[in-house]
Amino acid sequence: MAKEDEKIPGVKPYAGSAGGWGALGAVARALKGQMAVAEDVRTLMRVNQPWGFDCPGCAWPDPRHSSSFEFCENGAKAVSWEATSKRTTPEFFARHTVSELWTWSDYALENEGRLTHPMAYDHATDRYVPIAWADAFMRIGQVLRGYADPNVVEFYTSGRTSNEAAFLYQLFVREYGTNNFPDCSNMCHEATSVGLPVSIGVGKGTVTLEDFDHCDAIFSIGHNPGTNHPRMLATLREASRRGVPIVVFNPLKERGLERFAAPQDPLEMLTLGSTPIASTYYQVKVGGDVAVLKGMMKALLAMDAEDLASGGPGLLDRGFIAGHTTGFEALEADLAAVSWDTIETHSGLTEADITAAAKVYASAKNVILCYGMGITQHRHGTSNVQQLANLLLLRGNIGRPGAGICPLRGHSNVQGDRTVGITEIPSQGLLQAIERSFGFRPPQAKGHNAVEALQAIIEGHAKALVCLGGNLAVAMSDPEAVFPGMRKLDLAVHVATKLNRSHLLVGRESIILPCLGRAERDMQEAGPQAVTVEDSMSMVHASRGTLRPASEQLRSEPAIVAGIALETLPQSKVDWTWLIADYARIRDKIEAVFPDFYRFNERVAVPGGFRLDVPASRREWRTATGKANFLVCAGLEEDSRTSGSNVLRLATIRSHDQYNTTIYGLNDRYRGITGRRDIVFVNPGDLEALGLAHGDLVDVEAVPEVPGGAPRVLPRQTVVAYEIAPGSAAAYYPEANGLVALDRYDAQSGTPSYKSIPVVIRRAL
Ligand SMILES: Nc1nc2c(c(=O)[nH]1)N[C@H]1C(S)=C(S)[C@@H](COP(=O)(O)OP(=O)(O)OC[C@H]3O[C@@H](n4cnc5c(=O)[nH]c(N)nc54)[C@H](O)[C@@H]3O)O[C@H]1N2
Ligand SMILES: Nc1nc2c(c(=O)[nH]1)N[C@H]1C(S)=C(S)[C@@H](COP(=O)(O)OP(=O)(O)OC[C@H]3O[C@@H](n4cnc5c(=O)[nH]c(N)nc54)[C@H](O)[C@@H]3O)O[C@H]1N2
Ligand SMILES: [Mo]
Repeated sequence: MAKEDEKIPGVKPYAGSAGGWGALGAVARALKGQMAVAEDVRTLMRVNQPWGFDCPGCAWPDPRHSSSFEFCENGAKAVSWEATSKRTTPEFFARHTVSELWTWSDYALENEGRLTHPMAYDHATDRYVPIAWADAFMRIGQVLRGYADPNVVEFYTSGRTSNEAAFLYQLFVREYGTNNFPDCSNMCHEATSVGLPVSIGVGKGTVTLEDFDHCDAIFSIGHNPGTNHPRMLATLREASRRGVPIVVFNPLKERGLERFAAPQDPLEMLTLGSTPIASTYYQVKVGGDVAVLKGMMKALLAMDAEDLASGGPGLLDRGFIAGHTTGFEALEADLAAVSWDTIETHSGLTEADITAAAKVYASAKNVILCYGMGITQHRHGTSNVQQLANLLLLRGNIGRPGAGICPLRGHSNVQGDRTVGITEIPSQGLLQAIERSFGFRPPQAKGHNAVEALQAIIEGHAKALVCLGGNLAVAMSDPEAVFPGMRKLDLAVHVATKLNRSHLLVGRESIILPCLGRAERDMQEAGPQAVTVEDSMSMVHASRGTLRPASEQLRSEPAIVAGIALETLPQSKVDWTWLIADYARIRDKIEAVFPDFYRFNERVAVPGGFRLDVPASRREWRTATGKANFLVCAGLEEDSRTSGSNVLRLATIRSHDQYNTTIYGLNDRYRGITGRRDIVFVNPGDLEALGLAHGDLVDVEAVPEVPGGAPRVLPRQTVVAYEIAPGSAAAYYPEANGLVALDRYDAQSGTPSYKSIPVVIRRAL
């Protein structure tokens, strides 16, 4: 960063490591702002413990044998934000019209605290007014029963929903008659869910936490663990201390990937020491990963040929390739056809850099490859994921200890929701199992994903929307189209813990149903209940809340789903009341539909839970060919819109002080930003070429898909000279979502391309 930083309010480079005293201080402030002190520490101590509750912060697994609680700054923020002592009461809604609340920031809306009562929108006064639970359910049932075609309703799920709630929800929606399941996965790891099954026969990661103890190299591509899965830093730190090379590909220099001080390590804290994380840090261009991966494979094949020529055994696992895979020759031909010139142009890295990374890969016996949104949220997200699998397969790095693919999932149960049936493309097996277990015939036709649901809403085909959590309108691309679309709905129902902007997009009728959070006691007829969740590594475990609920009115998500189902489906084949009296009964039903959950209740009662079967982890490939498949992937076509010299590729990113659309505060500590979010990060060389200076006020405009397309401008941002790859830019999500057209997504998976937006940046007028 430039020396004159101090002159720009809120912009000052961060010199420390990730974690350390800064993280401890941040936790103290988070707790002070939100929680009633007495319960704080006890609550945090029960996070991610065998009998505690699952942290809603991220999906990184819990160390099985850890006895002390794992410290995590952003986990603490997530918990304290939910366990806040602030309340959004009927009196609050009486004081503020919806039109007034609309002018509030996203931060201010959620910062009012937990929702306490079911509320319904009243057009006459432009306010939300209290409604009794029974009346809310009745009204929802009346509207939903009124549609001749159930496909005019969209049922959204956000990934905090437990397995039990998600299973009941998909059961209700399928008995109602649709597979319209837009899900936050559609905006997140869908490229993984769609890409990996074709490659290796399962849409999930293949590694366990123990594999990290046995790996010889880690590649970390397109994710930011210091902010988004901080507990992973402890694992990376261990590996780094063991001398394991950690190779990073990321356009931005992210502090958590450079240096980490473990708050649990007294020596590091007292000496202000830290552990380096990345052994090599490659600043790939935004959108340049297909090129990097093709380059690494090309270099690997060249080194292999050299080794063979000099009498060596070669660098590929030929036995594995012959016995376990298909498509090697086609991949080889594809790699031969791509030139280093093309690879260098697209990746922004040199042949020498990429060859060096390939050498690290080839020298390690066991390799783990970790990735996140920097890989999936592109036009070619699915190709990206499949290239990662290709690279691993070349040396047999899937299905043995210490090696494998590790997608970093987002929400704490986003993977579990999918496992228990939240999907718009149900398999025949799932539909048959539902029919067998419940005696109704579920709909067979494909339903809507998130983009399709919004398209249907905008076009007026979809009439009603039910959201089990989340903030769909704000998370989605293209607010200019999405917001007016949402206002046309007959009915919008939001099951939520806090007020957010989606709730303010009121249709003819809008209802907010307040639910229990993870940390809270869930009391049903049979006594206090636990729910279950599945982490990024397919471990299923129980989560039991202990705090007093934020309001006596709150209901659990399973109970709310049952309430809606009872009123919507009077002839239902499902005994909803019986099921929610004791969640063990729901788990029995999950087991009946999904054989992988055999002896579910028994196995989940063991601290730490159990791992769901991941056939690829033991080299069983459930693909159409019965083998793991090398796949030739696209992603290096010229995009004419990015060829102009002044066009940058912009990625939308999360700050350190946010959880998706939830903004905890306005700081982004590790990137040196304080008190603001109106920032666009650009390489100093690009700034100079554009005739701009660090700190200038700029407008960011997306290059339209078709010439003359509607302009999309993010106005009046402050440009910051940053350690980011040349040709790239970054700005915060969700503020920058207006730059992404709704139809800009990966054709294979439907994932919006939030990370590769061609933009021009010019001085603001
Ligand atoms: N505290 C906190 N924790 C969270 C969340 C949160 O918002 N806050 N969100 C949760 C959710 S739902 C998710 S999905 C995960 C998200 O976790 P991440 O996947 O870490 O999400 P992003 O912040 O979007 O970060 C993407 C990273 O990819 C890099 N990147 C951008 N474009 C490219 C590219 O083209 N190539 C490469 N190689 N890298 C690129 C960015 O510089 C950034 O470091 O975190 C989960 N955990
Ligand atoms: N530009 C851009 N857009 C993106 C992304 C990006 O990187 N860039 N990332 C995408 C990704 S990865 C994701 S996952 C989506 C996230 O999209 P969503 O999952 O829809 O959004 P969240 O912000 O996680 O949802 C926050 C709301 O969830 C509710 N909530 C919190 N806890 C609970 C609970 O326990 N139960 C219930 N019922 N409600 C609860 C609260 O009311 C809160 O306001 O955004 C996507 N959008
Ligand atoms: Mo996500």
